Amino acid sequence: MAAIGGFRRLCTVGLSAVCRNRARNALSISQYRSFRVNGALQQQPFDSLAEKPQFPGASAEFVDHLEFIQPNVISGIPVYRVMDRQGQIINPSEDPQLPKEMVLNFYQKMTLLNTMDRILYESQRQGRISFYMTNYGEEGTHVGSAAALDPEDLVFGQYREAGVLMFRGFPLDLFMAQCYANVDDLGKGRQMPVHYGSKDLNFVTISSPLATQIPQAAGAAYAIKRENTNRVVICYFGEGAASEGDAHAGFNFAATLECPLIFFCRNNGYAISTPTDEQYRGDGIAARGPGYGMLSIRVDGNDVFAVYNATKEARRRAIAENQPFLIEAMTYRIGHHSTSDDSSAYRSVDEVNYWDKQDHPISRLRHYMTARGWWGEEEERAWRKQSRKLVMEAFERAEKRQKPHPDLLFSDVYLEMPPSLEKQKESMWRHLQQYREHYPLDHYEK
Ligand SMILES: Cc1ncc(C[n+]2csc(CCOP(=O)(O)OP(=O)(O)O)c2C)c(N)n1
Ligand SMILES: [Mg+2]
Repeated sequence: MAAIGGFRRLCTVGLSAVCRNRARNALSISQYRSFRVNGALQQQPFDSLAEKPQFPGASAEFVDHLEFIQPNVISGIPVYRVMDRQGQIINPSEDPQLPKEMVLNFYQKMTLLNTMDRILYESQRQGRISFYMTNYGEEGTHVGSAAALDPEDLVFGQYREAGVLMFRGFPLDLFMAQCYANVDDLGKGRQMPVHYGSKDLNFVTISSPLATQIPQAAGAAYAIKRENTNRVVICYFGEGAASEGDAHAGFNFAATLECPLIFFCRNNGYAISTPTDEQYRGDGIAARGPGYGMLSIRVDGNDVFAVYNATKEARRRAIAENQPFLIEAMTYRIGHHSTSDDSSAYRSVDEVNYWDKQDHPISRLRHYMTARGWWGEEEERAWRKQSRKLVMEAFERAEKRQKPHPDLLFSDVYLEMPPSLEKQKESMWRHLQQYREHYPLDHYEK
């Protein structure tokens, strides 16, 4: 080490001049470096072209001309797909050849989610629930990725991944209980609608502040790696959330700590009203992966098999090699951002119609099933009727259930309630008694 250190000092500190002897050979440049040893000037030949950078922060070569790296060095990242828009397999070697029952289950989950969205969206419009966010058009990203995971894998979601939870077996009654904030809600009615969570299904409860799940997922994946349990963490986020500082923190932690983690970005074209061309200047989110030293891929999110293949392979390698993967699933948010948004203010009906009618994950999968004789008009009609009935029944049950006891607003934060919270609780009850006529307390659990 000392010898190397001494040599480096020689090269960098002790130099007085570097002369290029172009006359000797125009192609191979001979150079001399001068330095003093005990006061005496000495010269040593060296070849600058053979020098290698020694900086600890990069693996690189020296260059002798000034050139900025073009941002389009990483651009035009291709979109991996298995099926074309008519549901035909493009390259048979990429066909996951899933059994009929599995494919039918994909289709049924995607359409059930769609039906649940429709009914809960309407129920918000009728004032029955306070808020809702639909998943229209992104069903392929949910089901394709969820199917490629093991039930023990830990999921961190954003808020538009209800299909992942549905695929894992979260019952309609619990989706409804959360949105209605009734006594059956696992979150005890404390969260806004769509902030689901399930410990049993390894699905971490959704938080509203964007991107907070990204560094949390990195931490969880690091813990899982230390446990050595062959599990992976998957972290979903929108392309908008990828502009948060937390995204950078999470990506970098996961890469440097070599965590078994799949970063799954749903690039659906918008962050509320901001289109992607106003969100970033690079080639989407996949282009950022190499900057963090992460293996990355862009997939057609409306192709459920492409999403499945990419997630399955990322999962396998993330565990085998202990490293994070970045999947950017290209899709389109067909619905409004939420029930608080009216997207006609910032995008055209024609744009939405294109995705709804010509490039939809559900119709693509249906084409695939129809071509194999697995699904026809009759099955479709029967399933639509049955799935609507399932959702309506769960919805009616949820609406009739009581609300959680108001005291639950104050529990589960401290082991023993501090006096400040005790005071707030008393004040709440005084208020509820005083303005009794405005509070339907008989709807609440006693
Ligand atoms: C820290 C933070 N900033 C802003 C918001 C408000 N907000 C909620 S969703 C959203 C857009 C997110 O877009 P994207 O990540 O692309 O997800 P998408 O809604 O498209 O699924 C914004 C700005 C928030 N919840 N948290
Ligand atoms: Mg988005």
